[in-house]
Amino acid sequence: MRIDIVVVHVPRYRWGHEVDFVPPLTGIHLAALTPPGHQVRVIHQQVQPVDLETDADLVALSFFSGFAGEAFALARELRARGRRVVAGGPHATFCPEQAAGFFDSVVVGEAESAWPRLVEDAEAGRLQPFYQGEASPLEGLPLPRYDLLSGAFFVPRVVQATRGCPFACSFCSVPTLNPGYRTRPVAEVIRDLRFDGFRHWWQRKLVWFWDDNLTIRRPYILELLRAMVPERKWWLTQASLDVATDPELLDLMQRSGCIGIFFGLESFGAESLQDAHKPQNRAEQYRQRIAALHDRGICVMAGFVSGFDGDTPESIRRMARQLEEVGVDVPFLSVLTPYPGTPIHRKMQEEGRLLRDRGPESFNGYNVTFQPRQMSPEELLAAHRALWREAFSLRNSLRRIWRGLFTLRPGAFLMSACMNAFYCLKNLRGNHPRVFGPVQA
Ligand code: B12
Ligand code: SF4
Repeated sequence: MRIDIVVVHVPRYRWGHEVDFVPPLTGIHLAALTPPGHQVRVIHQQVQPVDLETDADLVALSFFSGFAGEAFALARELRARGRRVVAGGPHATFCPEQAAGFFDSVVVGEAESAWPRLVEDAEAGRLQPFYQGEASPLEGLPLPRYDLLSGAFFVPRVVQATRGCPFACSFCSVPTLNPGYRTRPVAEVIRDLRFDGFRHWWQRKLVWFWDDNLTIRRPYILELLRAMVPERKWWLTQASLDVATDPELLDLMQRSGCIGIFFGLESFGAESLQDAHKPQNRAEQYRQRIAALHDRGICVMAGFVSGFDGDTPESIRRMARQLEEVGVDVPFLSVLTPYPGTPIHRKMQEEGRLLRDRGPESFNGYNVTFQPRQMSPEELLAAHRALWREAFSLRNSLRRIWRGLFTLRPGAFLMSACMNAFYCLKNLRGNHPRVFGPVQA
């Protein structure tokens, strides 16, 4: 069969990204899981138009909740042209009945066990309406199909070494989406790191681990990093702040080429951190912990969320200054979003605070989809946009880049400079986050 795998995307900024840094792993992983004998294409809507006139025998769409509206529209168009269209990913997993109205088949959960079955059934003409994917062990996963990536991505080597996270933050779907904490054999991760078919030296050098929480199981991460030292890569990932208290781990991170870590710091307010179910974060420790990473030259990317019950417009705007004070190198600023399947979604539903007039595209992490406790939805949006503009002002962006010159190792400095310049230019050119307001019923 000819199979198109489409990773759906809707730009979050007025006219999209000027450059695309890192691709998702999902599409090239699904392609690798496809049983042999089929002809597969991977289309990232982020950088390529979706081919509605495709002659594929099967089209698979992967999408987040914020892209569900676009995915449903694509499915409608493709099915009108006689294509069989199937869905998978976080939104299909949490809202399978809704998705079933638009697709020939819906995959709930992980692909490893379900996708090969679905492909076999599609070939035999007996596609089922639903497939349940199990959270299978991660041994023996194939090499992602890096060869199918478009050349548009700056860091194409995306890898996953672990799946899941032991924490239970109120706004996060990971604990239900990828239950437990599973690790891949170190030798198989190293195999992915050794793929050398990329065109440019930096593409061979850089590794982006798309893990939920790479460092949380110490014996595993120590084994992985020891094996990575001779590979001489530069790598980045997402982890929890407790890494900063473990000098053995920090040393090994440095030796194995760590240049950046994303931490979900979320907030500076104690009440907001409580609302986030994130007792492991303590604002008074941020500065010291970030300094421990800077001592190793590692860039600190940090996520902050606006809209917790403890937040006010003032506390949100204040974060622009606070994140500078604690030494964050690259901030990521989002609006609290009650995704289906999360504790915060259940809470908002119980309290009647979900805004019923918001379409799926509002669930993109940059728009307001619920009634905040201490302000109106419009005030929350305005405070978030003010924070975003202030954080990526020329002065603050240059200050972070300048500081990185003295605190970061070369790869980390380059990463920080590129990302800060990227967001600052968006700000200066007016390419701000898009506003998706109420939609007509
Ligand atoms: C890496 C990652 C990112 C990366 C890359 C994004 C990308 N497109 O992949 C970055 C950092 C850019 C990112 C950004 C965001 N992300 Co993100 N991200 C992840 C993360 C940590 C891992 C995803 C991953 O690569 N997994 C490995 C690959 C191999 O598998 P997978 O994609 O998980 O898919 C598996 C199954 O879902 C299934 N599957 C998926 N699609 C399909 C399709 C078919 C046909 C089939 C059969 C199966 C299938 O099979 C796969 C293998 O088992 C997940 C958490 C998680 N555990 O899923 C969150 C997650 C997907 N992100 C999420 C969110 C909310 C966001 C943001 C909105 C956050 C924000 N506030 O800004 C942004 C949106 C970005 C945008 N483009 O607009 C949510 C989505 C929730 C939802 N209901 O939609 C998740 C689940 C985390 C969470 N907080 O709950 N993210
Ligand atoms: S620490 Fe991160 S991945 Fe883990 S539950 Fe919290 S937000 Fe999700």
